[in-house]
Amino acid sequence: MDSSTCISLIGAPTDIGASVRGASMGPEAMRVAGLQAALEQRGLRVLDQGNLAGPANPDLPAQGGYRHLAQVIAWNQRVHEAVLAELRQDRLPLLLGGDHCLAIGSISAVALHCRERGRRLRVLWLDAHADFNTRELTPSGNMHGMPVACLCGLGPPGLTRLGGGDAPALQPGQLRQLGIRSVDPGEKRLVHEQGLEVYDMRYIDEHGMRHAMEQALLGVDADTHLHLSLDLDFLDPEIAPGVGTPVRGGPNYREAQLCMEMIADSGRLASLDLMELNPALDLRNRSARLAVDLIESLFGKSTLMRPRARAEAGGN
Ligand code: EXY
Ligand code: MN
Ligand code: MN
Ligand code: MN
Repeated sequence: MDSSTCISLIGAPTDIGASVRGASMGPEAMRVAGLQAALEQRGLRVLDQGNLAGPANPDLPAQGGYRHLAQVIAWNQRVHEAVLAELRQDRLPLLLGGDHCLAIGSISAVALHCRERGRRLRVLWLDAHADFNTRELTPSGNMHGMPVACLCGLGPPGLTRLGGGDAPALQPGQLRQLGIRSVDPGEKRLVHEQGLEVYDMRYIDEHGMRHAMEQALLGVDADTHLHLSLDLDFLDPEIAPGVGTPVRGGPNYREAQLCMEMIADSGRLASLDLMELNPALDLRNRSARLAVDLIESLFGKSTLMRPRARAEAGGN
């Protein structure tokens, strides 16, 4: 990450995969919270590509295990194309959700781009939920509970084959989940069966955020494209109330900042999803402002010591 990095903002104003309406207003709330100016103040170039358009939310019950499958596919196709276009121009796409089902489009584009460029991919999934349900396992039919499964090839073909070809976009080994504290019973079995590497809140309580992040970033090297998929419900609802599916007991402000700082230090962040912000449930745009603050840290804001000085001080 240097000052030549150009960040492309891509708004995806939909709550098509969510249980609670309102994440469709997320992109505008992030703009109102000053995202672009904050990044520009860090010397980064920012291109706001505006919002994607897609089908409205008909608010219907599940059919065959999925809610709004056709609309979810349409939105994800658009996200996939938009993210891929930015990557191919060597820009860093920042997807502004929208609910988390849209990470299927975004990460399938990132995975395809990594294959094209012969780069390794590591995905960090920061979330209260594992998002690993399938049509058989889901208690709700809401597709924001399924994106990780779809990316690993467990889901409807319209979502598992977005990047073309038959292979899943992701292998479980490319993924690290952090902050997880709400998993459905069948989903939990599947997480174990597929061997997902999960640093849940219990792990973070016992070992600390620093160690969890060290583990999650292990093996990330100069050849790695690091993608962060940040579901705002990862954060404790005390600090980020503006989400549709809050779960108490998440990381506090400093733990979240440490995550961002360690990602910044890796120097490998190359794409980002900022998902599940629900302004209808927020308090005076507090969660959006916190998200801007965290994104600034991802791009190096809150670190005073240089990596070498930090190592010499014993912090490495
Ligand atoms: N596991 C629950 C379900 O599948 O319905 C809740 C999923 C919420 C997903 C949120 C956005 O991360
Ligand atoms: Mn999620
Ligand atoms: Mn979540
Ligand atoms: Mn350690």
